[in-house]
Amino acid sequence: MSDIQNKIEQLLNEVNTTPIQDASALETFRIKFLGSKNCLKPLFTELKNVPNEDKKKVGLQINELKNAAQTVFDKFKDQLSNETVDKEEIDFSRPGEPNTIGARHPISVIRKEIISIFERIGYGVSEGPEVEDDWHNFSALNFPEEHPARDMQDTFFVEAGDEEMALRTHTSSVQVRVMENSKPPIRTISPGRVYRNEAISARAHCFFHQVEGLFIDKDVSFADLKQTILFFAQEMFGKKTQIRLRPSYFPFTEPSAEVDVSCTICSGKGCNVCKYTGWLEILGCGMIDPNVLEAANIDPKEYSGFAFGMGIERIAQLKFRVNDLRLYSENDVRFLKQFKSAF
Ligand code: 2NL
Repeated sequence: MSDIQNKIEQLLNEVNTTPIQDASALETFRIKFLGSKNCLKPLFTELKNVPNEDKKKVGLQINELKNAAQTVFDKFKDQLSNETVDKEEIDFSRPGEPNTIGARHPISVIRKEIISIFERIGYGVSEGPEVEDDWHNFSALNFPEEHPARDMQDTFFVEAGDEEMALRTHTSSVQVRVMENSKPPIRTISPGRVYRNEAISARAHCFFHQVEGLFIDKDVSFADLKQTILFFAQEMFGKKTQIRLRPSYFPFTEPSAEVDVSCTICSGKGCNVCKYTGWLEILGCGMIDPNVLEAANIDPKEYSGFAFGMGIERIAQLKFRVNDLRLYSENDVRFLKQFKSAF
């Protein structure tokens, strides 16, 4: 064995047997075998003097030595850093970080509660698209061609290929689809987000959430509508809640009514929430106009029905005493974390 090969073997032995117990021993090792002035460098210089036929073999041996040094270094570095974490950096007596659990959004809480009330009296849930055509949002619902709700000021119109579409202004559009695609008896509610082209303020927003209900069968009467709404109001606001109906107008119902509940704060005695009237408006309703049934291929001579619509924000406002609609969409956790609920 040549002189240089003896040196290589000696150094390899050293690499494999040097005791490394701590970080400073590891650093000494690194400087000696892997540093910028390491002890392998003279070997590469000496390689020039090795006879040509041995150059390749000896070159490989020096490389193996270098790799062996790197492997030993990596192994001890790993070991030492694990020990440091275990021994020095983790303080096991430190209290843990609490895992904060979020709360449901108040709109979701109320939506689920409304759905659950109507499911108990046989209603199913239907959903549909937020971008609607003119037929499902307006024409099928008996809106005349010149109705002001179609106006640019109330509706967001969107281009979709050749057709002009709209962001739905109510979820009645979903119920038109249900009427078109199924036969009476129909009992369904349609929760969902709707859009209106309005300036945003404490009392108005460009989007809000609705639940609309639809009941179609033979001999459905206004008395059925009243009893259904009374049941809903008492489940939602308490058994002592009373309702009153005021005549109103919607293009899609005839007759139409607006429904108030006795004030949930003062039970009708008068307070600033009900503006000393004792009543709070919660929804609109009516008997489905025969034109609407006909548009969806349901024979108005055979069937009749009622429908109603309510704003989820409005119900949530009364249940949770929220005084500004903008809070619902600002996602401020100080607001959101107040709504812990079973729903
Ligand atoms: C309100 C009033 C209402 C309806 C929605 C409806 C749906 C069909 C046919 C007939 Cl498919 N009517 N929906 C009826 C009356 C009132 O909503 O104040 N909503 C927030």
